[in-house]
Amino acid sequence: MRINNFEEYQQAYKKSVEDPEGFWGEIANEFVWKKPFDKVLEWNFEEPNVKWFLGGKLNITENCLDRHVENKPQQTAIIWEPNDPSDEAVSLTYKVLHERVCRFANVLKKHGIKKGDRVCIYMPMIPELVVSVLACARIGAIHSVVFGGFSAKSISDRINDSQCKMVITSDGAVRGTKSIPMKETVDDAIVTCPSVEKVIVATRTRTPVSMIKGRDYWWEDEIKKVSADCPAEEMDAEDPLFILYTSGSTGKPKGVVHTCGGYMVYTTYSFVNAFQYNPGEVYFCTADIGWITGHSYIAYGPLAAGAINVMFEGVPTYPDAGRFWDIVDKHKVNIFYTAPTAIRALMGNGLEYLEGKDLSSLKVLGTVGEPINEEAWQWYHKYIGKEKCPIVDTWWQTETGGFMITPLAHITKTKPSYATLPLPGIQPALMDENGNEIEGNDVSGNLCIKFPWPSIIRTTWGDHERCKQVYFSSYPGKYFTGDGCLRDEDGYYRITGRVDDVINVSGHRIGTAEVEDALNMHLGVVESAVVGFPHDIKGQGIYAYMIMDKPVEDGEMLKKDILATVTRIIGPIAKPDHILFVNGLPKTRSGKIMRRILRKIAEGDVSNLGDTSTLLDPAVVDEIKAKVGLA
Ligand code: 7RM
Repeated sequence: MRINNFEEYQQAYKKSVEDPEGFWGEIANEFVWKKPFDKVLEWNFEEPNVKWFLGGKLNITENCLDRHVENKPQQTAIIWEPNDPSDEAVSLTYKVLHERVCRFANVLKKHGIKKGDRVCIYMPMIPELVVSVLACARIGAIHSVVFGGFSAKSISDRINDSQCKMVITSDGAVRGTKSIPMKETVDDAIVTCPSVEKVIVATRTRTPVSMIKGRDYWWEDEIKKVSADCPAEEMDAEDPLFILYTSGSTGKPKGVVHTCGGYMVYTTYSFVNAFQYNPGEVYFCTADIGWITGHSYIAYGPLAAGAINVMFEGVPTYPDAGRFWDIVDKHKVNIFYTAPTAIRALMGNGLEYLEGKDLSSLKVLGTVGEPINEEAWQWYHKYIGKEKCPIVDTWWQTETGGFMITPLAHITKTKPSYATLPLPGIQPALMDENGNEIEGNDVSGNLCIKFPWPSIIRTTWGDHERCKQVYFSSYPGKYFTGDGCLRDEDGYYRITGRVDDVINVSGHRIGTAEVEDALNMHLGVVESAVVGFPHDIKGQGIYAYMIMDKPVEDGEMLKKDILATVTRIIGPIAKPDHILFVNGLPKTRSGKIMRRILRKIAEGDVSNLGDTSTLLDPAVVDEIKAKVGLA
C-alpha cells in the first residue's frame, strides 16, 4: 500500500484508473477480513449506488486494535494531552485501548444497544470519546458524533433525524480557561427526543449534574460491572459505520453515511501515503473528533495504521499561543496536521511564542479545512517546518471520507496554496457552466469526481433522494464537490473555495440557509440574508442583512439578543460577525435574493456589482451602500 517515490505514485495512479478493481482489491487484502470479499466494486452515479468489497465481512476495530495488540501490544496508541499543561499527559497502549473499548462495548450491549442502532456521542476531546466511537464500531452500532460546540437544539435535531437510542456524554468540558457544561446541554436536548432511552456520562470536570434514575448512568460505574472481553461483531463491508452531519446550501444539516469496508481501506491508505507515515513516528492532528478530520485522521486511519496518535483536549492559545509548539516539543511530534485558521491566528501572535521550543522532531506538516493563503503557507513552512518539512495541503470533504487531492510528503513537489495532485483512485474533472468537462491545463471550473473511491458517501441518512439531488444531479454521472478549482499549467490543482451557499468559517462548514433560519426565529425579524466575507483569521466571516418589523432603536442591544438566539439554535460557531439592519434586500423579479451583490457589499467592494439589470428595485442596493458608507 505504501508509495515510495514519484514514479511509484505515477504507476499507482495509472493502475488505479486502468484497473480500479485490481488496484483496490490488492490494497484491501492487506487488512484483516472475517470473510474475504467476492467482488471489489459495483456502482452507478445515477441512483447513486456504490458498493465496495461486496460480500466481505470485517470489523474495523479488529484492524484498528486487535491486530496491533497481537504484533505490538505495548506500543502507544494514544497520547492524551490535557487542557491544562500542568496536568499529566496520559498514554494508552494498543493493549489498554483495546481493553477499554471492549469493556465499554459491553456496557453499550448491557444497555440494550445492538448492531444497527444509532448512538449519539457528544463529548469533549477526552480518551473516552475515542473509546466510545470504537466501542460502537465494535458491536456494529452506528455512531453519530455531534461536535461539542453545538447547541441543545442542534443535538436534538440530529438525534431525531437518525433516532438515536442512546447518548454518550460527559459531565462537563474544559477548553482554555472555560468550563463548559455537556450533560446539561444533553438534558436540554433530549427533552424533545423520545427515541433516547439511556445516557452514559463520563466524568471530566466533576461538576454537579442531574442524573435521572433508569435513564442516566455513570461511565465509571458501568465499566466495573462488565467483562473486558467483547468479540467483534461481524459487519458487512457495506454496513453503515457512522453518520456525521454536515451543512449544505439548503435546509438542515444532512447525515452523511460512511460504511465499514471502504472507509477503513481508504482512510488507512490515504493516511499512510499522504503523510508517509513510518512505524514509531508520532502524529498530532489538532482537529476535534466532532468533525470528519477527527473521525478519519484521529480515530480510524491512524489507528488502523498502528500509529502513535496525539490527542489534544485544549485550544491553541491556552495557556498561550505557543501551546501547539509546546506539545510538539514535549511529545517529539513528527507529523503535525492543523487548519489554516489556526496558523493565521498563531502567526498573528508573533514569533516570541516559538522561542525556546524545539521543533526539530517535525518531518511533515499538514493543513486542511479551507484554502491556505500564501502568507500563512510561507510562515508555516519557514517558522514551523524550518524549510525542511513539506506542507501536505489535503483537500477533501466530510462526504469524501478521506483525502482526495494532496501531495505525498517528500514525494510530490509542493506549491503554496495548491493541494497539488489527486491520490491514486481519484479522478477529478473540472466542469464549465454548460456542464461540459474542461480538458487540458491552465483552466478552472467546478470540481467533480468521475469515478468512485472506497470512502465515497453512500447516502444521506433517511433521505437517499437528497444525496442524489445534492451531489449527483448537478453534473449527471459525476459527484459534484461544491468547490471551485483551477488546474495550472503543470496539472496541479488549487481549490478556490465553495461555489454554493456554504460558508467556511475557520474550516467549519456553515450553511447560509441554516443561519438565516435561526435569525428568522428571532422576535421581530421579517427576513434575513446571510453571506460570507473574507476574514483575516477565520478565512470567512458571516455577514447578516436583516429586515425588522419596526425601526430599530437600540441596535447594539438587539444585535446581542439576535446572537444569543443563533447560539441557542445552532451554536456559537454560527454567530454572524456583522449584522446590518436594512429596509429591503436586493431581489430579482422572480424573488430570489441576489447574494452576489450582498457578498460584494460585505467585502466592502462595490466598484463592480456585475449585472444588476434583473434587480426588482435598484434603490434597495443604494440604501444598503449608503448604510455601510460605500455609496
Ligand atoms: C476535511 C473538511 C469541506 C470543504 C471543502 C472545501 C474546504 C477542505 C481544503 C478545502 C481548500 C483544502 N471537510 N476545504 N480542505 N479547501 N483546500 N485543503 O474540511 O466537509 O468540513 O469541509 O472545506 O471547500 O468542500 S468539510
